Amino acid sequence: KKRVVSGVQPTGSIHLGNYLGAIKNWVALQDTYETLFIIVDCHAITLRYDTHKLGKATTDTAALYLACGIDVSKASVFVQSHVPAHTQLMWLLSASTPIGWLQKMTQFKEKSRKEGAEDASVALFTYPDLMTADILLYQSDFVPVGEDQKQHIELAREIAQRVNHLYGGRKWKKLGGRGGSLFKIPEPLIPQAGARVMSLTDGLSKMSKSAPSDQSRINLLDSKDLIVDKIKRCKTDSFAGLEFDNAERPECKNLLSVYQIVSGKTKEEVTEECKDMSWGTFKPLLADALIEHLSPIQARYQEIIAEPAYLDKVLSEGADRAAELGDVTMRNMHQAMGFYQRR
Ligand code: AQP
Repeated sequence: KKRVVSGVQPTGSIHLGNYLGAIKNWVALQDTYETLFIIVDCHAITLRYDTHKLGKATTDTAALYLACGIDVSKASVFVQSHVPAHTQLMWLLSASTPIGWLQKMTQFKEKSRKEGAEDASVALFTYPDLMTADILLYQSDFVPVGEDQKQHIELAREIAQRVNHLYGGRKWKKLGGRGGSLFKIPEPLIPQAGARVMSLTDGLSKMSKSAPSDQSRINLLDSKDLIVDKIKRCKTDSFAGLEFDNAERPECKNLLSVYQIVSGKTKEEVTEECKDMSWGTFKPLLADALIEHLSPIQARYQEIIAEPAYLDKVLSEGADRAAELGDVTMRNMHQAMGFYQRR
């Protein structure tokens, strides 16, 4: 079976962007592929964070994975820091990553600007190497992510190719290895709809956990009243009717796209249904569709979070499976890079 790996950081609350861009699509993949879904807590410490909140955010994120439909009889769900091979492989990969490649990463540029260039951590800079390790450790074929992660996946592909070239093939064989490639070259899976959910207060910025205003996003655990309120107050425009493809109407495109996905309708159906609508008619429709889609997820989340022992067992079994797969890659890498093996 081909393998699929992806993850979300346990920072803040999971929002509609994380769900529609990533988690919702994972659910559809678990029947066809061998899947590993990670709560990437080591990534969550790259910006300043609250140590008292990290643990709870980690179990909350795991519970939300399951509530959204990840089935642990098919998928492995685990916490990144529970499998030390992620950070170990990252170190090895960082030795083959030219600094210039990392300097080109737009996420680093944006996030370090927010932190204040001099204060941004080294870990924020090397974050893409850790993400590359998350993917390559499991010899992943596909990585389902939102549009914003495309550049990081491209980097992961380049690093994999470089390591294969520097250490694989005949050189590895001479060191007693099987030769050939050390890593598969992973491919991104970016959804057609939902790849870039925009902020409710600005249709040109992506919905994000770190945006200061909670009004800018719908969190998966928002109450019904809060969803109604956020949609009521979200930014719109003064054009007549509603349409997907008018570049001057980013908010309109975003809200219609969200409605399309959560209602399960096609773009054509939504275009037809909403073309003559006013915002006053559309907003309650969207709020209702969101509530209907999110309510069962919220109910399942409450059940799962009430059973911490069950969740711990899931995470522990997931980490065991992941460690087993990761060990193979680590042994190969140590051998190919010429390390003296412990006897
Ligand atoms: N707005 C979005 N639309 C579609 N997909 C999105 N993703 C994030 N935002 C959107 C996807 O969610 C997955 C998990 O991302 P992450 O935990 O690495 O994301 P993050 O960067 O912490 O999340 P945010 O909300 O984007 O946070 P900040 O505030 O840091 O910018 C990824 O697959 C991502 O593509």
